[in-house]
Amino acid sequence: MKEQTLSIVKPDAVADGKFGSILQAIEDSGLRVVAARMLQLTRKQAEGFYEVHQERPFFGSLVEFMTSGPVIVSVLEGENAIPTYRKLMGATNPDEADEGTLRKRFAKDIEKNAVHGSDSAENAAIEIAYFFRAIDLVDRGI
Ligand code: IDP
Ligand code: MG
Repeated sequence: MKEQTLSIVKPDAVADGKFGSILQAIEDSGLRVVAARMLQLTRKQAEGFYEVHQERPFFGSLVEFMTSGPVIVSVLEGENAIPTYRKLMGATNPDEADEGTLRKRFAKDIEKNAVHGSDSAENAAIEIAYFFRAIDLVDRGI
């Protein structure tokens, strides 16, 4: 099934100069970037994006981290894009991530873990609409 998912290259990976390597790995996996933008999240934007985690003990620190520098938000499209990208990302904690995954390669720790990817079709739709309008998405011919 052709799906779209939201990806974020987080501030740690952008600061390390790794966004090019990450977007390359995404395209090498067969997924296609159909929209992309660099921005620095405001506190309000980061809090809204991670609203589901607001009761978690790490919420304040996560918002601090996500606003600490620029990120690259992008929309990825492809066959089963949501699980395909989650697999490419690897486990939340890089110590538990499989070899070759983005988090194994680029994450610093369980918080500064290089990338975000939507976890369900419902959340992908919400997260894509958080950053992009329909007119921002291009046709890559897949
Ligand atoms: P996911 O990004 O793999 O879907 P979630 O559980 O949805 O993981 O958590 C969202 C983000 O919150 C993680 O990617 C990570 O940056 C941060 N996070 C998750 N668990 C912890 C934790 O135990 N300590 C600190 N930060 C965490
Ligand atoms: Mg999540």
